[in-house]
Amino acid sequence: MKGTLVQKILAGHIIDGELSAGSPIGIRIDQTLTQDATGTTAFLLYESMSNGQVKTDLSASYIDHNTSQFGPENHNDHLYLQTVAAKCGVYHSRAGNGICHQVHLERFAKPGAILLGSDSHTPTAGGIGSIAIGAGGMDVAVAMGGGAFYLSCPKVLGVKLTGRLNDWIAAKDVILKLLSLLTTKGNVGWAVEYFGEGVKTLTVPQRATITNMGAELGVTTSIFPSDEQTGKFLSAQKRHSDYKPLTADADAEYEKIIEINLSELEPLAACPSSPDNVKMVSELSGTEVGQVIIGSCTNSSFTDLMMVAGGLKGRHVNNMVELAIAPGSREVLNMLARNGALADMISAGARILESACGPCIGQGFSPADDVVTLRTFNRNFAGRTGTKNDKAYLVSPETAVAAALTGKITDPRELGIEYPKIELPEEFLIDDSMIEKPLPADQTAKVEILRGPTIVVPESPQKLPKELAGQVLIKVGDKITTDHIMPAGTFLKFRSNVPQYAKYVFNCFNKPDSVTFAERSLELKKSGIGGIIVAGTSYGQGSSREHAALCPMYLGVRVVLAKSIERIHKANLLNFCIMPLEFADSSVYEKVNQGDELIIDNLTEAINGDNEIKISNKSKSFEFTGKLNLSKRDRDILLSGGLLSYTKKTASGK
Ligand code: MIC
Ligand code: SF4
Repeated sequence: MKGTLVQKILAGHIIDGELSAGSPIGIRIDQTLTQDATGTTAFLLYESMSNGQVKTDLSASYIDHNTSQFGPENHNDHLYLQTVAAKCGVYHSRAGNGICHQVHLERFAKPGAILLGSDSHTPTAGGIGSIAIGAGGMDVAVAMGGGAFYLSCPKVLGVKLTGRLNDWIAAKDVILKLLSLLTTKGNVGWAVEYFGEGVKTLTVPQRATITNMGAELGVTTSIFPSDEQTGKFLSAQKRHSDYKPLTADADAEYEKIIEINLSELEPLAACPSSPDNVKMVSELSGTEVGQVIIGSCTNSSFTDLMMVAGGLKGRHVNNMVELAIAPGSREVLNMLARNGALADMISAGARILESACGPCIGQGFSPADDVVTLRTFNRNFAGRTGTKNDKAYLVSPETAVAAALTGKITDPRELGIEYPKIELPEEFLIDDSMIEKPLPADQTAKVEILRGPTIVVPESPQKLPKELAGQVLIKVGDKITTDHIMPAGTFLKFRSNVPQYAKYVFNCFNKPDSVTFAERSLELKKSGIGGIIVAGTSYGQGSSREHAALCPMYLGVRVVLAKSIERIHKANLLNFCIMPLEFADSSVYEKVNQGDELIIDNLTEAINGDNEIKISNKSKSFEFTGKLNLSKRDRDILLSGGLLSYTKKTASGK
């Protein structure tokens, strides 16, 4: 990875370890980002470690996920986050100001900076040349306190872009193409770096669509160089002083190179129910569509929505299609309102939603049974729309408009209308009045942090026992996402109340009128037996939500034993003292079942020892080996009882 952009930026930030692919490194974090669904826990954890000002160059807290406000929970969270931000020196972007990634890209992200965010789509800022990494809230809390962020130094995959996108082909098609090649599993430990002649044909918002959805590959981050396009975007945001050109060295050595010719791309769609289930739109054409939603942090920029407005202008949505549009930020919405594009959308029959995550995280707009929904989002995991057995397709705004007008999946090139080509504006409409600036340090003492009754401080993890007698609580298959583990949608409002939210762990596997996973787990916990989750490959795909570790921890889960575990989720398990084990021989997965009693003797020695751990299946009388692929620091975290105890211990020098 010599001379890659990733390496150059990491080299300027490394404070522990060596820059060699696969080795553990600690890096200095310049900026952090939190959002309300992960932020409440992150700030509660931050408060338990520090009561002072954040030590980053900039930390920003966004309200964008939980804005439906059914019941007092959401607003209680907003007020807590607003006041804790004021207390701790954090920028606070209020509800209605937009989706964290879109707003951060517009107002704060910088080329060459390292951003850590408690949301898996934080790599959106890679579109401007930041190294931007998604992590659990606890890791972000540590970074806000000035602590290093630890990760495995990534291998760098170079994606060489050549050619130029044709009309009606979008940045979304670039990342869908890459997802079709690399899939959503097996990419842990990689970073994706874009280079080549094609790069300069893409604007920052287009680049951001691509790096945003790099999260679906499961890679650590994705990045574009910072060049004239970056300078143009920053000038239009009146932030030209943040611009600096950055590229890989001419002799950069990539671990692997994939070439994509932009001129040869076709409109693509990710079919139900995985972002890597990619087909050509032309293969799907004619499929009836009942709902189209345009928005999310992937595709809700000003240029995307101007193209949408251009396609809709003077036309009307098909009468069997419900069309909803959620602009990514207040800046975007305001500009559309002032230049008349919003009126074109409204006249065409679009339902306009506020600038927030909304339907992307199951906050309304669930499709009817059996109705095909086309979304410009980044995830279509089963049930994420809020409808069981949903049929959600991920497409570009271009393909979305075509379906909204025709009522069928349609190759937008077949629409027979002129492509509304949109240039990046020379100036965006800047209005930061919904972003509250940090107070000067001498004024923070008078701030009272508001803590509504629905905000419950999460329980701390218990240390692991010396010997673990456990029972398999559930056995699940491959590609289990954090949405399967910890559903969002209508349950999202319980994020700041772990005992309440934990009732819905693995809710999608609960059968009506039978004992739930949570009930089973709490029973086992009472008897002092450790809960074990057994899973296939790529366990914990998707979001950064640490509740997928925190709530199982609350229910007494002590071990996850899987064929493989995704990066962010593995870190979250460690942070909450759940042992992340992988099968040394993946065929043993077949022989372990729900209800089996598993014993690990000498657990402390095993964690301190090498990578292999002997596990005995008492119910089936056989022994097998689990792998504990962890660094020395990770092991210390486990032995300390999780990251919070570890951080307190290391800070006090004990
Ligand atoms: C998502 O897109 O799944 C989310 C909701 O933004 C999550 C964060 C969360 O669960 O709060 C993510 O991507 O990390
Ligand atoms: Fe919000 Fe959806 Fe983006 Fe997650 S993926 S941050 S829910 S818009």
